[in-house]
Amino acid sequence: PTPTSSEVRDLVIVGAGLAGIYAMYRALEEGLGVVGVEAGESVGGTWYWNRYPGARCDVESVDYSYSFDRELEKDWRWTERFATQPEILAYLDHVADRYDLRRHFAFGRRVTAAHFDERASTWTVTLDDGTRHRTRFVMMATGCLSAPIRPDLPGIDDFAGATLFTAQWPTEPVDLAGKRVGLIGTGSSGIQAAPIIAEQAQSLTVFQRSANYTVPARNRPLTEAEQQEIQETYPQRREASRYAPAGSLSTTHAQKATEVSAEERERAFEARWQEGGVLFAKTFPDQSSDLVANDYAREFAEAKIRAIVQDPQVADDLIPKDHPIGTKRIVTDTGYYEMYNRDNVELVNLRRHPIEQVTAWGIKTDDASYELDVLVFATGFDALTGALTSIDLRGARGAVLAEEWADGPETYLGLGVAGFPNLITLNGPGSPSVLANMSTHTEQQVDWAMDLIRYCRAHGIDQAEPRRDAAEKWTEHLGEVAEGTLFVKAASWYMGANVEGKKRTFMPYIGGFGNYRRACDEVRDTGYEGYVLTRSTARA
Ligand code: NA7
Repeated sequence: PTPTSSEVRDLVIVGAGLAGIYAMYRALEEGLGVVGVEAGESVGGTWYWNRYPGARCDVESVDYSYSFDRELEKDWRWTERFATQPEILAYLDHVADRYDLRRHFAFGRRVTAAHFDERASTWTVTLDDGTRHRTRFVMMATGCLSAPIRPDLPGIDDFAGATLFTAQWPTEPVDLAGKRVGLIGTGSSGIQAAPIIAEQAQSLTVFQRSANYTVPARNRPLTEAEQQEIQETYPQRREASRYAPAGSLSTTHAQKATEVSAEERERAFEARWQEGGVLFAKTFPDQSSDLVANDYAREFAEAKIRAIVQDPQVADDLIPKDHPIGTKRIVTDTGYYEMYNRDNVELVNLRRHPIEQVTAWGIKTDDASYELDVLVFATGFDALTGALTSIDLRGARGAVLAEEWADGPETYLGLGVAGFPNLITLNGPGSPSVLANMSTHTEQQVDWAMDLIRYCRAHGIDQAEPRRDAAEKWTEHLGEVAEGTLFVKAASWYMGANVEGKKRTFMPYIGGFGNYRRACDEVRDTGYEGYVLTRSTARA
């Protein structure tokens, strides 16, 4: 192990995904002494790890990209409406190279611990190879869906075939031809991967515990005319996105679903269904707050499922029974329901017939045996908090993050945690990250964090820590806003419900990205109201 460096840096950035890349760009622009650490062998984060077939973003490509440099925007052409994982990864590679960011990151290294020294006002960040960095600030760009879950199925280690995780898909091509594939997990990852696996493999057996709502993505190549229009209107598009509720452009029907005629509702839903994409979940403004309105959307989607899937039992199994539509992130797919009409695809409803055992040859449910060559797990993530609480994070006055958050995460603006001076969490709990366009959100948060660091440096402040009452108030507010929606009715990863023993509490801020930005701006503009800012001179 390398001995502790005596040098105190300004900033350590953990993660080189969408957020870490931009944070590094901004840190260098600010002239900070900065180093980055990334577990992957290269940049990309989510788009580095999730290489499974069919991996694609559900935010339009032209919006799911950085806006900080008009020249970057002009130089990059997205080929499709929704970008594939390889294209997004190529983009992030391009950005890292274009601004020469790579050399500031240590790749293939994980941060295992970060401890704050109150007297020296510095963090010591420890890597898995023993390297230590002392730094004034730490920015956790560790991702919100980056701690994959390995399900605790009896016999899982006995399986003799190949085991694949969508969230850790091999970098070399996987040949599924002639293979009998079992897929566990029907969230976004499983639903995106399944139709492609079904085309490649001899057979696909989908083991479904909970059904999810999915709408057609209707992905397509962007035409030359569209490319041109995007370029011409980019600045306005970006400006409007900066305060938009979801961080990218969206509209809803002018009236509530409960205020219009049945015909008008049908027309509106049909238009959104044909348009494709997640905005089906926002067809009407009351859809995620009024159960009656939600039922209209749900019934429309369910009729579509019954119309597409030929086997009525399979169709029924594919209809979620446990949550209002859109209250778990609605999935966008390409040919998912149609796939169940193929002869080589079978759906196993684990609610009726649970898995008893994974064996050397496959899976045994309580009523049948499935022989498999390959098992694919698309079983989700310890969302929002998992990447943070798995690190030994110790702040001031003995605060341990995993303990502080045992009863649910408490943050101030999703950016700071009481007890953890100079720690900045990006795209984590308490922010609208997972409900917004991640790139707009990332830029907003990183810019805000850089303003804070600049302010501290300019004013000789060496500790910036959210006040506990401010964090409590923000977290309470978060809960109140969520209570006004139907989202709290779903056992979703937003609620922490997919991880056993995790406190059930709605973790993201659902008050809209624009409102979130305003709240953050206000805190900055009042000289960081809600923070305790400590000057060295005051302590001396
Ligand atoms: P998700 O949406 O959390 O989906 C995980 C799926 O895995 C879900 O269907 C789970 O069923 C299933 N699962 C998890 N554990 C098990 C076990 N033990 N047995 C059977 N099935 C299991 O993760 P994704 O990666 O698909 O998507 C995450 C987000 O990434 C997505 O929302 C987009 O924003 C991008 P369950 O629902 O728990 O019954």
